[in-house]
Amino acid sequence: MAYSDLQEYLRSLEAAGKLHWINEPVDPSWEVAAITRHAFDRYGWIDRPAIGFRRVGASQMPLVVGVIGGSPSIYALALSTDVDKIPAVWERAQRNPIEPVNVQTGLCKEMICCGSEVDAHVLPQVVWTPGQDPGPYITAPLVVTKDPETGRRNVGTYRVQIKGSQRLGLYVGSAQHAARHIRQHDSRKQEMPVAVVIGTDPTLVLASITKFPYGTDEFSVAGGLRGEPVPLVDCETVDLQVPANAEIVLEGVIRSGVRELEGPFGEFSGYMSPGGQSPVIELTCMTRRRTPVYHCFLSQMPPSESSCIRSLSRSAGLFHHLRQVLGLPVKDVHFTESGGASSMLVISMRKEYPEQVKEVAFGAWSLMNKEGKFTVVVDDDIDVRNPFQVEWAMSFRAQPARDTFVVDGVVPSGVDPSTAPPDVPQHDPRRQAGSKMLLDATRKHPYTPAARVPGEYIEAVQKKWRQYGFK
Ligand SMILES: Cc1cc2nc3c(=O)[nH]c(=O)nc-3n(C[C@H](O)[C@H](O)[C@H](O)COP(=O)(O)O)c2cc1C
Ligand SMILES: [Mn+2]
Repeated sequence: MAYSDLQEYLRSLEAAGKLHWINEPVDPSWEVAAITRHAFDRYGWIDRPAIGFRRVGASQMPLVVGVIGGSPSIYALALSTDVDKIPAVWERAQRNPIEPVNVQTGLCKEMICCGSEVDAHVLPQVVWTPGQDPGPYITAPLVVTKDPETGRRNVGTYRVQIKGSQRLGLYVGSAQHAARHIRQHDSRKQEMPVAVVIGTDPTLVLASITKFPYGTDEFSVAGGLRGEPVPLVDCETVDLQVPANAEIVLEGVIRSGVRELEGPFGEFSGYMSPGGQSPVIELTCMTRRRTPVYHCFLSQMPPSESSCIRSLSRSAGLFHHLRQVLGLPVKDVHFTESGGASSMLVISMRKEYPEQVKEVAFGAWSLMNKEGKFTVVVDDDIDVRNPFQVEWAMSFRAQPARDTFVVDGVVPSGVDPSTAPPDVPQHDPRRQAGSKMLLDATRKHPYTPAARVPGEYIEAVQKKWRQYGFK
């Protein structure tokens, strides 16, 4: 059954023993980040809790982090399923998206303040990389924008810097869907309406962080994930719709051509991304619940919550695209977490002819345009999630000179520190040019049989195992 909002989901997480609340007052300028990171490093996938902070600095709002991607088992709860069924839930949702419905009002309208009353400082002012980020960031926003030509909506998660009571910085990579909307409004010299939504049913957030073809409404995919339409309400001051039961909604406009320094920010690559000239959101209204919960993601050094959610979600999104949309014989897809769920992509397939490996790579690179810097394609007997097997395939099914294919002049991840030295700012074109490599680690000819002791002999000794003196 679908969660109606973040708070209902948090109750399920708590009932499952996966949410640890801290009552002790904490300092958002360093302590929230330090506790979250230490918990992430200290506990493994099985026992890592999501964390709630009841008293965060001067803010009245409790804060939660790790509630979607603290671990794969938490992620599975967010989808109301088991870990091994995560891909199936994604597949069903993408085959059967459910369009959102418009409703008159919702819990996100319990308190409304517009104009000069708006104050982003009522949010917890969390600094995620103390001493290096320039100030507080909103790390789990759903940024809603519209294509001015088609009127179609996009929802994406892009980092948001709190710069002042009514001023936010927004970093959107040049190949992202909202970046296209910004360019369209800039060329028409129009201001662009934006809504920054914080705290929703987790399926909406999972759709927001995942790449679908341009024009896909992420709220419809979320409808497919939750099995029910997402209820939306009209914003107060901009022509956009937002989830009716969101915790907090910040409405505003981006003025055409206006750019300002944003960043630096501790990114999912494990490094600080440099600052650069980015658009500014001027807030026009804040609507919220009376007692909202403020939702955040832990990013930075992998593994992180960010790499966990992006690995599981992106792999599912790309699998559907390659297999169902393009009809390619792909068996499995995996973005590794050590590659920040971005740089290292492994795909297994039952190849029908040699050139098909490139079709798979091109298919992947055209949807996930900035991901898969290293793309390894293996045969379908290799488990893409098992690095030992992948390395074995690379070792004995590939010849580097024959089987690598490099493309230059493609979009890299905007925050990949290998594109340019740190003094090159984020918006500099040098950060927008990179390259990709395909390694075809499939067999190119018939192989001799694998060198293994035959299965029947292994079974025979298993039966006698204790007789050999083993426990
Ligand atoms: C925690 C987190 C933070 C992210 N921050 C950014 C960001 O600052 N800028 C960006 O362009 N993408 C960021 N992304 C990636 C986008 O959310 C993702 O590529 C998504 O598909 C974008 O939506 P779009 O495909 O509709 O453009 C982030 C993802 C996560 C999980
Ligand atoms: Mn999109």
